[in-house]
Amino acid sequence: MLERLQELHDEAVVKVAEAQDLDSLQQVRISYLGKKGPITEVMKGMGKLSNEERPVVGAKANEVRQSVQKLIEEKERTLQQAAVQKQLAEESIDVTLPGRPVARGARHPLTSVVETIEDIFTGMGFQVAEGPEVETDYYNFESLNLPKHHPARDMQDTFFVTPDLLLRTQTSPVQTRTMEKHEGKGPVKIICPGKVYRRDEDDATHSHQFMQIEGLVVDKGIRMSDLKGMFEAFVKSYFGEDRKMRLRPSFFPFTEPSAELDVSCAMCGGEGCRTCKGTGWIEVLGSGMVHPNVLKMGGFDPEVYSGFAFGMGVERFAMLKYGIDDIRHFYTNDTRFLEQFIRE
Ligand code: 2U9
Repeated sequence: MLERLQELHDEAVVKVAEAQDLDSLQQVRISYLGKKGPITEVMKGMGKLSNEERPVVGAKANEVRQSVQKLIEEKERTLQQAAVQKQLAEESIDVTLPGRPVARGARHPLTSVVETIEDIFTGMGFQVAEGPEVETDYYNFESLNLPKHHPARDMQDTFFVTPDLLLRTQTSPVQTRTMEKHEGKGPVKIICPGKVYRRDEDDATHSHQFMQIEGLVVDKGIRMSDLKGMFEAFVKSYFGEDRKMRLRPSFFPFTEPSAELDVSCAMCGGEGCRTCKGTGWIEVLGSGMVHPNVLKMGGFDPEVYSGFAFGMGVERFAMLKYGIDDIRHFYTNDTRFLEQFIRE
């Protein structure tokens, strides 16, 4: 029995040495030290031994068990350390490698144009005002000198929410609301950027949703020459020092007199080309002196106060600036279009 135990010990030593990973070591442990293992079997047979032999064999069995147990534990520690070393080696980071490029977003071109225009006007002392996109018929039409059944209401085919609520067709309601807050006292000097909605069929130059920036100045003694001087500064700043401008008579229900602002064509320098349809001029915005009815409805006395107003389509400004030929590009969010506006 003593020999058998020594044999088992020597066998286990070899098996432990051969185990290459924790799983196979566990197998060795089960097969030698488990309840059904050979050492246990030997110990079960000890009952048949004489009183002299039993303690000797018992001591040897314990010695073998403890020795194998110790060997397994040592090997286990070695294998665990090796596993940690291997994992560390595999997961080590080479900090000298160049980083992967991170995809960067860009400002939407309409946002850029709005910010540029806001900067120019705030530089001239204007404040930026905002208001709701869902408006009442009163603020969107009535207060702007467009009473019910006025034919000009058709020019701005409207999305109605209820008979009295609608998606604003222009940002002008913001100006009326701001005038009301001033309770008849000037000066009012604001620009109102925002989304507006019209029931248009979408095509290269029309979109049912677009952006406007409108402006309003109300104070004592405001004249058409103030409007013209302000435009001179705006055109030079936005379009460039070399561009000429002219005011051309027009009509809007909320302004009287009304005028459209043209700037000289950048393509031909005013000679006449395809871009300006041979005229040498590009129409950029509408404007005029605020109609006395509109001042009155905003709470201002038209005998004391006067004002000018203007409105521009942001998409048109962006199309002119970046040479974009289809308004739908702004709203389809094709990343190939948007990526072109990433600034380095
Ligand atoms: C108040 C008084 C007057 C705003 C104005 C225009 C002329 C104009 C168009 C430009 C292109 C709209 O985006 S567009 O289709 N706008 O021509 N807008 S004057 O006049 C106002 C506004 C508010 C209280």
